[in-house]
Amino acid sequence: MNEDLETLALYIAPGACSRVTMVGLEEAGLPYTIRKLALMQGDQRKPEYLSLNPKGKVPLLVTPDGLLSENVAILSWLDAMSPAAGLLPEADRPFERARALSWLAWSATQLHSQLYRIRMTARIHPDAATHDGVRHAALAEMAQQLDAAEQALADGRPWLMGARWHIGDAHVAWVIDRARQSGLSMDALPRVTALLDRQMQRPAWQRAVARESADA
Ligand SMILES: N[C@@H](CCC(=O)N[C@@H](CS)C(=O)NCC(=O)O)C(=O)O
Repeated sequence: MNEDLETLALYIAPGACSRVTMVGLEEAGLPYTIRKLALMQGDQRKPEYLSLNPKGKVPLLVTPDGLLSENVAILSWLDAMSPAAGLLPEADRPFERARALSWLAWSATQLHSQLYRIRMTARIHPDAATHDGVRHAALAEMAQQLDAAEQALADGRPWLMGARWHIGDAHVAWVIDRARQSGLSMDALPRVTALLDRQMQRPAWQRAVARESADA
């Protein structure tokens, strides 16, 4: 842990992708406070939050150097602050590190954007008659994409990179947890299901979930 780091503040919403940022902070053992937004009540669109993050999204991390949004950026920064935590492979293994970032970026862009279509369908098209079709197509695309993760977990590999966990595993776990709550069939994804179970066993994940519901 980087002893020079002041306590960080993280804007989150329970159940949102800020869960992955919290897991990163917990894995790194960095002290942080959380500030909760109620997304369904529109806290993210209020002027006071937009003045901090004009994107109107969580997570947003308050660091000693300034504000940082976007999970991939925040998690890369946390890894740089706490390299021993193993959020990403070591800097002296640049190709392994890039491959781990590739999984993380894939989950944060490709998978998350399908999840958005599945869960926030009314924002994709105002006509409710289109919603089932949009959701169905996004679920099919998500299942097809997740086959890449299913293949990466062949031969008993516990994590996407093999024997070692990295923060991309947590992001994929968060996406599939939300997607299966919204109708994604896990029948053809037994190894991905096992990855989610494994991720949920990690104490850092459990602490993050507990803090989402406990902290003010
Ligand atoms: N690309 C961003 C995505 C952030 C994002 O979409 N956050 C969602 C929660 S999972 C959000 O704040 N949604 C509020 C809204 O869309 O109004 C990241 O990876 O950090």
